[in-house]
Amino acid sequence: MNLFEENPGLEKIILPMQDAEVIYYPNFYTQAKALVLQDKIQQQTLWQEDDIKLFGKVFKQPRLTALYGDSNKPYTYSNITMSPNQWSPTLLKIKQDIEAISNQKFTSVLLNLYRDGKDSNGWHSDDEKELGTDPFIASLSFGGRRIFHFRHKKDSNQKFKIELKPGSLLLMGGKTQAFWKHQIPKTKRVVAPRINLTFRYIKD
Ligand SMILES: O=C(O)CCC(=O)C(=O)O
Repeated sequence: MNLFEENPGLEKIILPMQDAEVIYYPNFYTQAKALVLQDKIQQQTLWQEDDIKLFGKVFKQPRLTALYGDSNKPYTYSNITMSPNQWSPTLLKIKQDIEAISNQKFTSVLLNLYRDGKDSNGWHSDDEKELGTDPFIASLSFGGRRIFHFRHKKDSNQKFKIELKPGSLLLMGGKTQAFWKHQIPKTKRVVAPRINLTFRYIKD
């Protein structure tokens, strides 16, 4: 029995975006369950703080990250190559829950920890070559609420933003990565730490 069969009334919102297939489940996990999972993940994750190079200068990446997944699948983005840690039972169970609702398979999860409003994730698409054509990305959020922005790559008038609540799941499929960029901007609001998990399928 998967989560979706147990709870057929789970709220599902299809975002009205052109050239994209984006579905939002605001209550994929209950608030109580989300708190338990957030706590476990925060404690159990081997967080790393990588350097990034921008305009020839070296900066600390403005968030902590970690990669978990099938052991032979490294992942490279923004000139950072990450080797996966082995799936923990917690991450494996979450992966199975998301595979059941989305009907997709994942090999890997990239975790982000936004410690406060100064942490962020700049404009990008999840379109690295190891993800193949039209990758399917499942993004789960815990902790502080942050605003997720979309911007169409060809039509700058097309923008979309959504506040991602703890326990929520955002599914991005079809041409979403080909046509849209996304970001989590910095905020001056006081925000609690936020953990985000993006599940991906890395090809052999
Ligand atoms: O934190 C988020 O919601 C977005 C994460 C993201 O875009 C990424 O890891 O590529």
